[in-house]
Amino acid sequence: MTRTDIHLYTAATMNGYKPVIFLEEAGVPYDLTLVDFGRQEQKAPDYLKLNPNGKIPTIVDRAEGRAIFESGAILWHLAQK
Ligand SMILES: N[C@@H](CCC(=O)N[C@@H](CS)C(=O)NCC(=O)O)C(=O)O
Repeated sequence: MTRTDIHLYTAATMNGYKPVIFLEEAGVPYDLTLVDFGRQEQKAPDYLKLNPNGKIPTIVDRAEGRAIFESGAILWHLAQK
C-alpha cells in the first residue's frame, strides 16, 4: 500500500475506532476525515455515495477504486491486503 491508498472516514465511537486501531498497529499510512455527527455529515449525499447506510466507519481504497463499509468488512479488507 502506498501513502495515499487508504482514506478513512470515521468518528470517535467504538466502531469508529476499530479501523484506526488496525491501521495504527499495522503502521499503514492513511488519510483521515472525521465525520461530524452534530452536522449529520454521515447522511450527506456525497457520503451516502460511499456508504448508503449513512454510518461510520467507511474507507476508500484508492488503489482499488472502491469504498468499503461495515467495520468488520473494513478490517477483513485491510487484513487481506
Ligand atoms: N455495523 C456497523 C455499525 C456502524 C454504526 O452503527 N456506526 C454508528 C457509530 S458507532 C454511526 O455511524 N451512527 C450514526 C448514525 O447512525 O447516524 C459497523 O460495524 O460498521
